[in-house]
Amino acid sequence: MTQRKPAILVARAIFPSVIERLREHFDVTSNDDDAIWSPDDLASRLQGKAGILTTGAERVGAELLAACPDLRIAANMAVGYNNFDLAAMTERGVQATNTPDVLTETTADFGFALMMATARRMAESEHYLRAGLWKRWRYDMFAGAEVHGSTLGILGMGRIGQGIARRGALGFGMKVIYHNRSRLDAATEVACGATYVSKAELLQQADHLVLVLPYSPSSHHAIGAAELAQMKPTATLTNIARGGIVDDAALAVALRERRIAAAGLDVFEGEPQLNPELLTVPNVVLTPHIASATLPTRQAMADLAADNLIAFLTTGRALTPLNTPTGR
Ligand code: 8YV
Repeated sequence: MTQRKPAILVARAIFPSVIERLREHFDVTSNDDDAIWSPDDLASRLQGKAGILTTGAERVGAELLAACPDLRIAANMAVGYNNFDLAAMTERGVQATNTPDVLTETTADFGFALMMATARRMAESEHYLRAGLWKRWRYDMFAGAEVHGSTLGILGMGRIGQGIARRGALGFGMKVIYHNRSRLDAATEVACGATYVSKAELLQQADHLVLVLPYSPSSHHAIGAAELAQMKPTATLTNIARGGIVDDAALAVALRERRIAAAGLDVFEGEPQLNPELLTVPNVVLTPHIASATLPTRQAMADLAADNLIAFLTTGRALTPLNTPTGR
């Protein structure tokens, strides 16, 4: 007698090849139209499913878990997992996984690129050119901030932060300072050329501040009006971490009043909506949460999320677990 395959739900459209691979192991309900389901919709589609492949957008919290007692694993196709209530998942015996490592270098590339685009005013000057305003050269036209040799500040020094530090220190001769919940060991500090400082020192000394910390209630508005006020008026701020870490309304005011020089933002409070003020200030580079978006990296993220589902539901052991479920 053939055993019935476990049923799983893939919450958003992903690579068809990954869906095919999942079908070898599971009875798969996919979302090929890439519809955005309400929490109620998600709960009803998840009935009888043992696993779900989520992106960073679907909330897996106490309510969903209570409504979906058959769920055993949620595999996030993202390294960030602030859409998961890990404590509730652990208590309910549900495995949580994410996709670390496979996106580190790609995301660090993007963070560095966004910082450079911000410092060198690439978006603002491109808009000027597209608008037909470029009539002649001028000595100070779109003069930006120096990148090489300047001070790079990094808030949140996990794998991606370290990748950005290496790029700055080794590639651009930058002085790299960082602040993190816990200090790195000495060998890692040397390897990424970074010096630990307090948050206040980081804010005050950085020419370019890049945010790479995870979102949690304790990092909500880690950069607000008070922190922006401590930064140099010539400094730039780049956020590739999560919306909500920056108080976007306070940032829009600081940019308009030139209390800092410019910002580069890939993530926003309430995205894909964004604070309308940010669309009206010129000194900001805006991108739609694409820091990990290269096809090879997105493929690797989808593969790892799928492999977590396969490994956990066939052997009981996930590849990149976030918790040790106790509740079953
Ligand atoms: C994801 C991200 O693309 O990995 C993360 O934490 O922010 C991005 O790489 C996004 O969360 C959608 O899953």
